[in-house]
Amino acid sequence: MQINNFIEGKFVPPLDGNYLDNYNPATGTITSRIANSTRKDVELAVQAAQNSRHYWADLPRHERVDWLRKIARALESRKDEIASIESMDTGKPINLAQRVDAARSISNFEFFADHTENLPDLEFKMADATNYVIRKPIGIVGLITPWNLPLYLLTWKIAPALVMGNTIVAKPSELTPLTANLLCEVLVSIKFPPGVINIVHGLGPGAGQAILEHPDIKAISFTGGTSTGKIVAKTAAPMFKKLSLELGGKNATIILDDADLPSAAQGAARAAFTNSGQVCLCGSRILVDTKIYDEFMSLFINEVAAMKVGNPTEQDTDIGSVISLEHMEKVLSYIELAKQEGGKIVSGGKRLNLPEPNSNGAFIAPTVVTKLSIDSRCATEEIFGPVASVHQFTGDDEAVKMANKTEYGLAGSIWTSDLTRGRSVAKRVESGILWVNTWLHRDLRTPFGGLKNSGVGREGGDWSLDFFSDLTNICVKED
Ligand code: TXE
Repeated sequence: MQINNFIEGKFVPPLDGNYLDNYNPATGTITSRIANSTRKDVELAVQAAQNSRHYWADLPRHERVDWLRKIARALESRKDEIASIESMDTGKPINLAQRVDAARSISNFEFFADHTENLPDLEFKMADATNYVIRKPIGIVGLITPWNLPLYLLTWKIAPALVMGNTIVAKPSELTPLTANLLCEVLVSIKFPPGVINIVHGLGPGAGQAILEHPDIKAISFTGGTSTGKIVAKTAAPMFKKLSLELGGKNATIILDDADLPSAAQGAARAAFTNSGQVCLCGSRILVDTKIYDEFMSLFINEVAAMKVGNPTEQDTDIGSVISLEHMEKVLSYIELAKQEGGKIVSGGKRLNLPEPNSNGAFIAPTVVTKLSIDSRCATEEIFGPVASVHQFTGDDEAVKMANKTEYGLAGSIWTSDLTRGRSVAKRVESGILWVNTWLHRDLRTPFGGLKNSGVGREGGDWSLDFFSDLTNICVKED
């Protein structure tokens, strides 16, 4: 299977004719070859986005809303295919790809169609004048997305960018191009206006960097690692491009002494090991009040032991492979580091060799480490794999202090039977997103994003609409 770029409504090969192998990380086999695009391919995509810019911007908003709904319906008709392709490209379990990736890729379009259909006019009245706030399209926007939730995170940006009247040049991760390609097939099937959405495949420093640098691309929305986020900011900021950066996390799951322990143990395991810990929102540090530590740990270890690591195509698999052998080595090196830092591996801790067809897959057993200092590298750096460290605290103040001892500030969850106490602890955690007695429970109208090294800006609801538009105020003097 050859994955070409999608420019001006057509699938076109990279001008230099170079391709990259794309792997199924659960089997180690090559599934496809993807365009290894260069600056020249990005230039073609920008020209296509330029050619369609005025047509798309001048469409009445309700027509853009209708297009979002057409895309959603067409994706809905292929949702099983989306799930199986996403599972093959990422190694994630098929039931997760069905429940999360495919479902959210569709609901992203439905949500932003509903959210903008009856957008209220923004007016501010003065005694002698009225201010009319309008949202104008920015023009051509650049979207760069990662490999952990490929179509889910790509459509999370495409939907609001489109409905606000922008045209798009997007680059998915080179590790997971397949569902972006399926989206392009869907666009062709519904005769979506050519040039409005353009997908350029390839490497970050190549095609990605070219998107960052292109003078006609006026905004960059990026989700990925913090180190790459710094490159994005360094390149785009001096060009005064609008920037949205959704980066890494090192999130705390805080178990207070009055928590319902069975549900807290289940929630902590889910938060730590969903998608093999490859979600920026994962709870990779579990902070437990000393008073209930032993009871919590026995429940938690049972939850982890019950997770089936297996062939991601099997419906009852809970944990699939990580994204690549290279990433597996990175995660395994952190497990070795944990031992050197005085950690005790109480569950997992090694690569799993599964039977065929997964004997060459990148599988790691869900790993739990105790006795690590909260200041250790394993407890402060983003591992982005199925590794969680458990730490004890005494009292809420110490819990908050420990939770905040990281350069990241994306998310966290607090488990308690006293909701007022839960909210007051949540307020003190330096993160953008906090859950009380749940995790990854999402209302798409809410602001999504982090503090500190977890990024800049917010996505979701009106925050996405504001990012993907140039807000303009027109003040009209009245007699
Ligand atoms: O992210 P990258 P990767 C974290 C996690 C992971 C690390 C690296 O810690 O281990 O990031 O993962 C493109 N100019 N998260 O490799 O490298 C790249 O091609 C322009 C957290 O996926 O940041 C891809 O499309 N673009 C994150 C995208 O950036 C560049 C989810 C992300 O790649 C580029 C995934 C460049 N110079 C990883 N270099 C989250 N917050 O959800 C790379 N890219």
